Amino acid sequence: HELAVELRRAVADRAFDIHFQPLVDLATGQISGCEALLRWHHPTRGAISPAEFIPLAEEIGLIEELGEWVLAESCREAATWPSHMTVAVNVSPIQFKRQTFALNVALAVARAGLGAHRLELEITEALLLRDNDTTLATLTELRNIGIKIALDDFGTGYSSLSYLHRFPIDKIKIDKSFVARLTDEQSSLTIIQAIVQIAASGDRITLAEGVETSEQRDLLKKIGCTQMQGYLFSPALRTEDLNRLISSGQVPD
Ligand code: G
Ligand code: G
Ligand code: MN
Ligand code: NA
Repeated sequence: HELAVELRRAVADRAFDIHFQPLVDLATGQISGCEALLRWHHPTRGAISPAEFIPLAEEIGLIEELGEWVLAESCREAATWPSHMTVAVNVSPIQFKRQTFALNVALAVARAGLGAHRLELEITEALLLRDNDTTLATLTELRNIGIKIALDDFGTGYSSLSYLHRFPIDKIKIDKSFVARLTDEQSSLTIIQAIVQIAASGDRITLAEGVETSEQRDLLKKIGCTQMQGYLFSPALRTEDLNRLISSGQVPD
């Protein structure tokens, strides 16, 4: 339909913006990196959410071109940040399953002059469900290059903790739906505690998403969560605003 035609044109024209949402390290209180979040500002319809156009891009065969562009741009931008900062890029399963994926990622960091250890790829549980051997081979290849892997939206999918033993995963991102219920629902607290414990036993980082209140922050800190992300600290920012925040040396909260 019409939106598909417009999306095709937008991909060809690179008519997107990438905003960066800070990830905050709880031990130091500093910004440890940012997640790249794609934005499409449609000339007449206004902002269209990636939750709407990413599935469409996957459906009509545009996700690889779009995904490669996001990866290249994000790496280029991150190369200008202080060297302790990482960039996290969301990867569609379709993009990940391409045979050339690991090679493309290696090329993207090399071209940007970004240390491979400064790139984190966010994958979802759905990817780990099928084609396990191929997925494991690609994840291992990425790890050998030094790239980090984060499991996004953890808890919303199949949430088999066995994934954590089978696959080389550096970080677990606890889905914001658990964080939202954390302070008034005992079961959410219990689930987050279990995830944090299992992650810690495997030397993995846990990041809580969607942190909006200082109450949530304090409780998550007490539980032993390593990193946080959410509107309490900062929404996703345009590069100018992010650079201003970085040079101010402040973490909003
Ligand atoms: O930022 P926002 O809440 O609007 O993002 C909505 C969804 O779109 C999230 O699930 C996020 O992971 C996804 N998303 C944002 N940017 C990208 C991207 O560059 N690639 C992919 N595959 N997904 C993205
Ligand atoms: O699926 P993924 O985790 O990649 O998507 C991140 C999404 O969460 C983005 O759309 C981003 O805009 C949104 N987001 C970021 N911080 C918060 C927050 O504190 N609260 C809520 N409700 N959404 C958030
Ligand atoms: Mn994400
Ligand atoms: Na998420």
